Amino acid sequence: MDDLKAKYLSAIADAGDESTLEDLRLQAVGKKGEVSLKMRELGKMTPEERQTAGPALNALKDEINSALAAKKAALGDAALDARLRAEWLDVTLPARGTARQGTIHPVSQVWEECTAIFADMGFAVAEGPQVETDWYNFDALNIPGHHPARAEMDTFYMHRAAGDDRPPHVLRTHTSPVQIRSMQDQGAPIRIIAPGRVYRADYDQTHTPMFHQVEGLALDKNLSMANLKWVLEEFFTAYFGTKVKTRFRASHFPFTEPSAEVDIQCSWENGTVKVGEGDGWLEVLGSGMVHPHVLRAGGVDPDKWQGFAFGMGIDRIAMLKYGIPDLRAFFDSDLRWLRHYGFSALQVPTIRGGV
Ligand code: 2U9
Repeated sequence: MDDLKAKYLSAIADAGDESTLEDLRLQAVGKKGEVSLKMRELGKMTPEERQTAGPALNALKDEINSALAAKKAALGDAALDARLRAEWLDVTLPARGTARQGTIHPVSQVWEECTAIFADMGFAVAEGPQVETDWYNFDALNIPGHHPARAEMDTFYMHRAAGDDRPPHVLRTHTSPVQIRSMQDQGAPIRIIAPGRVYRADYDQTHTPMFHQVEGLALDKNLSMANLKWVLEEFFTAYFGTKVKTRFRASHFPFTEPSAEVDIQCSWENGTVKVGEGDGWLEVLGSGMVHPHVLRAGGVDPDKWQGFAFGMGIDRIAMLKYGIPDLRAFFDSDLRWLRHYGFSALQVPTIRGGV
């Protein structure tokens, strides 16, 4: 038995892989293994002989099995170490230069700047559907059926199959329907801005079929044009980062009465616009006191509540602030343009940070 032990323990120690180990296991303690055959001879021995041979054989079998298990584990660890050495990755290597940094589109940047500035004046952001019924887009805004804005030359109508008797649906031409829906949902008082995509059947250097607007609505017991003027001057001063004077010019919109177009003071030096100085004026938005019919459409009693509204083009004030010449380029997805006029995602507009 000592010879068997020495033979197998040294063979196991020298085994180079698991299949050799498996062969050794079968040769030693498998059904026809040398140790197993010895176990069978126990039956022919005298009780005295069996008393010593039995435990000795069991001890030998256990010793061989534990040597096999230990060697198997050792081979497994060695294999793993070999893989770890061969397949390691240096995570401290600098990233490959190929993945370029993206940029935030000027419209997204200005959208966030507007949101931050109006939030600082207590305006919440309201959103709504881009496909609207013609009631929400026109009638609720006191825009009558024959009004030119409703013509197909200005408005995109969704196609309706014959027999489809749902009301006409349009791509909204302004975000005003959002404000109607907000009035219906929460009533007055209310203070919201509605930024979003709007669509008009137009295309030239200063008009694109889709563009972005931010409208504002504030209703309370006795808001006046003075409050509107203050809110707008505060906005433009924060937005342009300098004191901006405004000029209100009487105007007319179906949804506001009185109405005013608002200019901001600017100067033209060699073709570029500088805001907040000079004796020039630039129209940037429309505004007015909300028309009673529109309040009623929103479910608000015009004898109890009044307030102002305004609307401006996000793309347009982006062009003004960041000196971007052509509106159409906003939508070309030209990487050279996006990289030139785009913003870093780290430039999050905050009032403290001076948008
Ligand atoms: C409700 C009531 C009144 C929003 C207003 C304007 C005047 C205006 C244009 C400016 C340039 C749209 O982006 S633009 O083409 N807008 O002139 N918008 S008052 O008045 C509202 C809105 C909602 C319930």
